[in-house]
Amino acid sequence: MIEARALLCTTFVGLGLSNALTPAAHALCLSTDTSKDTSNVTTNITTNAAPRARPNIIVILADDLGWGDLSVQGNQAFKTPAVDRLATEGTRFTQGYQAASTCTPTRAALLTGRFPAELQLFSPLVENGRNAALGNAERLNPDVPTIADILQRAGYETVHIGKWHLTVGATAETPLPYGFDRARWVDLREGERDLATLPERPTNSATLVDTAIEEIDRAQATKSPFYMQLWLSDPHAPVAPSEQQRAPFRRNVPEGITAPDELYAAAVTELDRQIGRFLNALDARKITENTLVLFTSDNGPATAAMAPVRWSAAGSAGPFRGGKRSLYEGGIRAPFIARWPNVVPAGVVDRESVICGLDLAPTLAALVDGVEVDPATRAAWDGVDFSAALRGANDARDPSSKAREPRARPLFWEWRYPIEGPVFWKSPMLAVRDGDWKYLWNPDGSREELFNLAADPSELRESSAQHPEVTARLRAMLRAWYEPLSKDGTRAEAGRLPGVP
Ligand SMILES: [Ca+2]
Repeated sequence: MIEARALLCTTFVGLGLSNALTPAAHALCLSTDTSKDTSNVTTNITTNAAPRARPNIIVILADDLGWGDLSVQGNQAFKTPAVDRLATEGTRFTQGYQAASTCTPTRAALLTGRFPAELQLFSPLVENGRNAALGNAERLNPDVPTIADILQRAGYETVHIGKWHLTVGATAETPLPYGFDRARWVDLREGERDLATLPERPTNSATLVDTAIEEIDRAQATKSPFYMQLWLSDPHAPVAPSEQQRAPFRRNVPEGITAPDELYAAAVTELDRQIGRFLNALDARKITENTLVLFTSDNGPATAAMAPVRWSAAGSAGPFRGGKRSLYEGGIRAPFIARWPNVVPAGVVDRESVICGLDLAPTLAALVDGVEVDPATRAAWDGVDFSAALRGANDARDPSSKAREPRARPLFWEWRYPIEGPVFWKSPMLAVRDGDWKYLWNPDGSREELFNLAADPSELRESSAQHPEVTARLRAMLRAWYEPLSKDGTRAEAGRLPGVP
């Protein structure tokens, strides 16, 4: 039987027919190791039979891009036509989140579908042996199944490009044990080059996009659908755009003076231009129709209060309070746009669905035909499947979808260190969102705040006293989540407001 399965799968995949397999046949293939056999059989048989269920998947992740940095989300300072194009051709979710307010924990959740605090990843990993002092594990536990593992097993070519930040002392090989067939520019290094250095910054996004296009051509030659993470590093500070990139934004700055917002505008404009080039490359290869593109950012904008990045940190969280590291909305709410022509409704703004990067694994596993997830992995997921929302369940233009589907599970966040930035950014150290309510709390009881995000998305009207029952319920929920977590690395200043000197 094993041999028969292997033969069936090898034959289908070898003929370039993997896209045409029925779910049952896929399931059969998945139980062998041969579903990725890509022997060099050339054929004229096309894969039009059922392409919808096996889309290519591209996750474009910007680094520290604020919710308010997109012109489609109200930015007046500069334009982002390429990302806006994704919104025009797909659905823009205004209530998209990440599972954390900084890089490493957010990325761990994107890959695993689990709360990063439960994986003992609380803050960005550092390479100088200070992870234990911060309470962090040294790396994302490679035994925890990732969405790349799952899609790889389902016959996808899996590729990581760019910033990674889930292991320490990264080498070009590090993402491979996490379910990737290929990894390029891991943590921005390849060979002797380091794209994080200032001389590389002006062309950093261009280089990553060049690589992504190259990798798409390579993946396409295998005849398998692909899963690609294009984890860019713009506009993480410090950015260093070229004179030419800066020129359009110099108009308000006297000669010889440099303004952070001028540098930032130039960097995001270049990021957007490169995303546009990437989308055009998908068009030129005629794979736009069968490709799900997700665009998001890993956390809110950095603060100019941090000296090393002060000269170029100028992102905007739009209407939201807070930024990177803060658990107010500006730190955790992210741009979230999905495009998959004829499946994800085009030109829709979904203001109802509360979705999170944490949901990526359950959602992609549900969207793709032929994916098998073992029950233990499924049970461990903290995220929910939002594939119905991707298909337009909360499209307000469709009268049949008016019934609002509340998010099935709450979202939890924690940040156990000080928060740099304006006092207005300094949130308590834990937060939960359930329905429209958001509750923030210090576990020693020193602060608690309740906001109704539907009425008060900017978190300006603290209302715990007016809603004692909601407050008590959310406090109990948050305490139960927090209790089993490691407390290592927690700083005394966590969740505190500064005192009067
Ligand atoms: Ca980041």
